[in-house]
Amino acid sequence: MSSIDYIERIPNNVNLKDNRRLLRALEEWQPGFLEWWQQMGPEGFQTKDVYLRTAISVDAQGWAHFDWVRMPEYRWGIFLADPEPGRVVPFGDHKGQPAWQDVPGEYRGTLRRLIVTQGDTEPASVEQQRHLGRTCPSLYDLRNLFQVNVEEGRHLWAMVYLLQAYFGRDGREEAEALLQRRSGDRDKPRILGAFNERTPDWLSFFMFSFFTDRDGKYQLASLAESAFDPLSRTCRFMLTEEAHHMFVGEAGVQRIVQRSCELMRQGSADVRKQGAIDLETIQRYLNFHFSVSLDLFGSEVSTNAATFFTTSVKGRFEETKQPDDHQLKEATYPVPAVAGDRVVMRDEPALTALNERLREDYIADCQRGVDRWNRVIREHGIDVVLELPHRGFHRAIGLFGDYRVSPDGRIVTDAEWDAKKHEWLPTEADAEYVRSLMTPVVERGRFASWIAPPSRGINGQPVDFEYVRLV
Ligand code: BYC
Ligand code: FE
Ligand code: FE
Repeated sequence: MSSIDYIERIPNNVNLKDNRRLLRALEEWQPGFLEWWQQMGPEGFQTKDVYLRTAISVDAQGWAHFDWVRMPEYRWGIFLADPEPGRVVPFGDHKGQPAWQDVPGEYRGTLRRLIVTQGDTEPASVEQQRHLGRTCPSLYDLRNLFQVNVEEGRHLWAMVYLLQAYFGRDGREEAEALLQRRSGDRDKPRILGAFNERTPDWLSFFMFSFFTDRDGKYQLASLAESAFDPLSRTCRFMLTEEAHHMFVGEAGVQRIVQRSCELMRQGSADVRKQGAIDLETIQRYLNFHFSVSLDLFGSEVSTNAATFFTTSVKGRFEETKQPDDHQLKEATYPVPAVAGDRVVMRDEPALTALNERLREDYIADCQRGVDRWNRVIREHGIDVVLELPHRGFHRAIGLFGDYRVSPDGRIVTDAEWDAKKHEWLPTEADAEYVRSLMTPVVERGRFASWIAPPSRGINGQPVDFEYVRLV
C-alpha cells in the first residue's frame, strides 16, 4: 500500500503526513494489526456490512460518523483531544510546571509500562469476545458488539501511536508484543487477570462491558491527568468512546432484567421455563464480574501507585476537582485491613492508598448503575434487590487475595466458602443454562427470548433497522 493511501486510510489529527518516521513505523505495524484482527477479531461477519460509528475528527460532527463498513476496512484512526493551551501539571512533584510534550528520560520506563498495560487490555477484550457474534440475540446487539470491538481496536492504535511516536525502538518492540500476547494463553497471556477470563455468552459480555469497561473509564480518567500531555489528550478522547461501551453493558443487563421481571409479573415462578434468565443467576454473574474487575485496581497499599502519583505520571479521578494540595505528602486515607475475622478500616499514607481510592470511586459508579437496574425490578412490583458484593469477595489481588470473604463482607472459613460458593458465583449449571439460550436471532426487529428490545435504536434509526447486512 502506498503511503498516500495510507495517510488517507488513517484518519488522524496528529499530522501523520508530515511525520515520515512515525508514518513508516505505523506502516510497518499495520499489516500485523490487520493479520491479528483477521485471526483474533470477531469470528465470521468480516465480509458483512455493519452500521458503525467511525471517528473522523474530534469535533462534535466528526467524532461520531455513521456508515456501512466491513470491519477489516474500518478506518482505525489516531485522535488526541484538542490541546489545552498553557496546560500545567495538576499534581505530584511537578505540579504547576508546564505539561510535558515529550517523555522525560527518568520516567520512560514507568510511562512505557503504564501505556503497555493499558494497551494490552484493548486487543485482549476483542479476543475474549470473538465468538459472540455467532450467538447474537439480535442484529441491534450484534452491531453494538462490533462497535465495541472496532473501538477497542482503535484504543490499541491509540496506545501504539504513543509507543511508536515517543519511545523509539523499545516502543516498536512493545507495539509488536501487543500483537503477540493472547487472552487466556498459557505461555503468552494478557497482562491483567480479568483479560484472561473467558466471555462465553452474552450475559457475560454485558456484565463485562458494564464492570470491566468501567475500569477503563477510571484508569483512563487517571491517565488523562498525566503530566505527559500526549497521553492525557489520547485518554481524554478515548473516554468519549468508553461511554458507549458502558451503555451497551448497562442497557444489556437492564433489558435482561426487564424480560425476567415481565415474565415474573405475568405469574411465572420459574422464568427459566420461559427461556429467560432468573435474577439469582444474574446476581451470581454480577458477583463474578464485579470482583474480577475490582482486582484490576491493584493492591490496597501500593508503592507503585505512590510513585506514579509523586512523579506526576498518573493522577486521581477528577484530580483537578479535589480540594487538597494535590501532593498528599502528609495526608492519610482509610483502607481496609483484616483484624481477626473482621474487615476494619485503617489509615495509610494517602499516596500508597491511591489504588483503593480509585477503586472506591469506581464502586460508587457501579452502584449507581445497579440502582438503575433495581428500579426496573421495583417498577414491576418485585421484591428482589441486586447488590454489589463486598469489595473483599472473590478477590485474587491485594489484601483480600489471602482470605475467603462472603458477599456480605465476613471473613469465612474454607468450609463455609466451599458450602456456599455455588450460591455466590455462577455454577457450571448456570453457565450451561445460559449457554443453552445462546441461539442466534438475526431477523430484523426480532430479539431472543431472554432479553427485552431496547427502547430506541442507534443514531436515530429504528429498532428493527438492518444494523448488520447478512446477505
Ligand atoms: N492482574 O502495586 P500493585 C480497559 C501486578 S481496563 C495481574 O498492586 P499497581 C478496558 C502489578 O502489575 C483499564 N497483575 O498495582 C476495559 C504489579 O506487578 P509488578 C486498563 C496485576 O502497579 C475493557 C504487582 O501486581 N488500564 O481499558 O499499583 C475492555 C503489584 O501491583 C493486577 C490500566 O490498568 C491484575 N489485576 O497497579 C477494554 C491502567 N493488578 O510491579 C479495555 C494502567 C496488579 O510487581 N495500569 N498486578 O511486576 C495501571 O495503572 C497499573 O498497572 C494497575 C496496577 C492499576 C493495573
Ligand atoms: Fe478501550
Ligand atoms: Fe471499552
